[in-house]
Amino acid sequence: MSDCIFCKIANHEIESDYVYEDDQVTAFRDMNPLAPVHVLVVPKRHYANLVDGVPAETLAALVHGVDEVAKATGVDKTGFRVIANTGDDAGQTVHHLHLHVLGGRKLTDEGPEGAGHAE
Ligand code: DGP
Repeated sequence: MSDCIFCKIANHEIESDYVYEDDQVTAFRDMNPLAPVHVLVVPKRHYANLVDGVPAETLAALVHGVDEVAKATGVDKTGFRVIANTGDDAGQTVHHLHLHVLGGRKLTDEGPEGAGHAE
């Protein structure tokens, strides 16, 4: 989508702080981090959210991207949280599918990291 910020970051029209990339997904640091590690994993192709007809192959590529991000940031050893805000009630603000990978400290069930976005 031409006006989608995550399409532009995923395809390097706008540069970001990249953590991992392959032919299907891009991972970059969230500009408003809620934890020492806060990385977004996005498909290069545009889908509005997790239930926007995303092919199984793309879902698998996203999970592989999470695995690579966890290893690259070290949270594979300490634990991390994955969140996909989906729709208005979840507070989704960018309508390009993205998985938040949060870690680097003890995460609580309360607070903004519980929803993966700032209130
Ligand atoms: P949400 O849609 O609420 O799941 O979260 C979107 C996240 O994307 C939010 O934590 C801030 C982040 N974000 C929005 N625009 C940009 C951007 O241009 N660059 C980066 N690195 N992060 C962004």
